[in-house]
Amino acid sequence: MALDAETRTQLLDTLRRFVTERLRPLEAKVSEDDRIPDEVLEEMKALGLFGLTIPEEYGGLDLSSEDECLAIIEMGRVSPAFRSAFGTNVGIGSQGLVMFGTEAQKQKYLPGVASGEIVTSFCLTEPEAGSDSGSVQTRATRDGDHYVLNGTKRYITNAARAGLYTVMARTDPEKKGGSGVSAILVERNTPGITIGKPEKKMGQQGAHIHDVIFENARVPVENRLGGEGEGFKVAMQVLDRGRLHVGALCIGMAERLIADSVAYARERRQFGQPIASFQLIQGMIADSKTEAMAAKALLLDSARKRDAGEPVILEAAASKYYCSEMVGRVADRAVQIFGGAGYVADHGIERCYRDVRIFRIYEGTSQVQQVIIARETMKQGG
Ligand code: COS
Repeated sequence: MALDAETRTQLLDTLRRFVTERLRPLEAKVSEDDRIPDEVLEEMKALGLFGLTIPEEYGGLDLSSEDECLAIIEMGRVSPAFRSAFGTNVGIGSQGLVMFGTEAQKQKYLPGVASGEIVTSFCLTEPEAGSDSGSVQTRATRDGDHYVLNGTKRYITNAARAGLYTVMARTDPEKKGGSGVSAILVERNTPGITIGKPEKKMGQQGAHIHDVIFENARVPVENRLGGEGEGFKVAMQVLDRGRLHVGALCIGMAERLIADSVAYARERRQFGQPIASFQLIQGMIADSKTEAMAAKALLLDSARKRDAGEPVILEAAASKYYCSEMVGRVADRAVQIFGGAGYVADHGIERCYRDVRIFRIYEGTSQVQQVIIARETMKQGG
């Protein structure tokens, strides 16, 4: 649902204040400790962040894609680890349930998801199924009115905190590719689930990814989302919305890095004047600003199309591709403008540079987005 102009402004102002006054001062420590303090998570719950996209009747804010993007742009102005804490509930961890869940499934889980009491994770990737996500090997074998799950999911965000997983598992071993895959809701307390140790990552300390291992985990058949064999399409449609969400995160981070670069260039003096007065510095600022504006226009246009009920396979892929590549370039220029100060840890620029690297990889690499964009363009004839 689209917010009215006043409510939207209020929400965005609240988020900007929360980010600027509460989260920005904490980001270096969160990175150092690799942990977000519990009280900050509680504040995020109180602000309704876990339920941004959950329908109102289950306690969420039911934001449209456009409003979700605007909200996530605000959240992108601080370490993305904070967004990650609630991001799965807003995006890929909940949207399968929101889009394809039965009324009974929604009533059972969505109020807890919206409040943040239940954290959700999206379990698609496996050791041997990354970009080729239709080739998942995790098995869900039918046994009466249960599925028995066996297999390993990899790099699963929030796996250790999650109470509910959306697991893509092969229900039909005869069928190769996505058509033999089903999406199944699995509760964390199901016997037969082990969580691996948190991976050591390049960036986004404070956000954690783990393996999730299923060994004879029995799950009721009624927990399936959509029909048997429809899981790959569920995952792809969830990712369409998720890719817009990631695009928004990239734009928030780019806008923050541009603001930080401008502030630094004004204050830093060389050759007797602020470096902001040098045209080669201005050129980098101009390139970053232009690209961030173009990215935002593409993203919001794509989100509005989705809100109008149009298919956005091409638009979501193009947004994710352009926004994530854009923020990589912006972060690189920010390091360059800061010079030595950008390379050392003090200003947090090198941390942002590391943090944004994953945006070109997760929820589909840039190369996967290129494949989707080219396919859709050829389907449409240009
Ligand atoms: N919405 C609805 N249906 C979709 C869809 C979408 N966005 N994308 C694909 N489908 C459908 C196709 O229409 C096709 O249906 P039919 O079999 O009825 O024709 C089916 O799903 C299979 O699609 P496709 O042929 O495109 O599958 P591929 O195996 O070629 O895979 C890519 C396509 C590579 C695009 C897909 O596997 C992908 O997105 N990989 C990256 C996964 C990813 O993002 N991983 C990150 C994990 S989450 S952090």
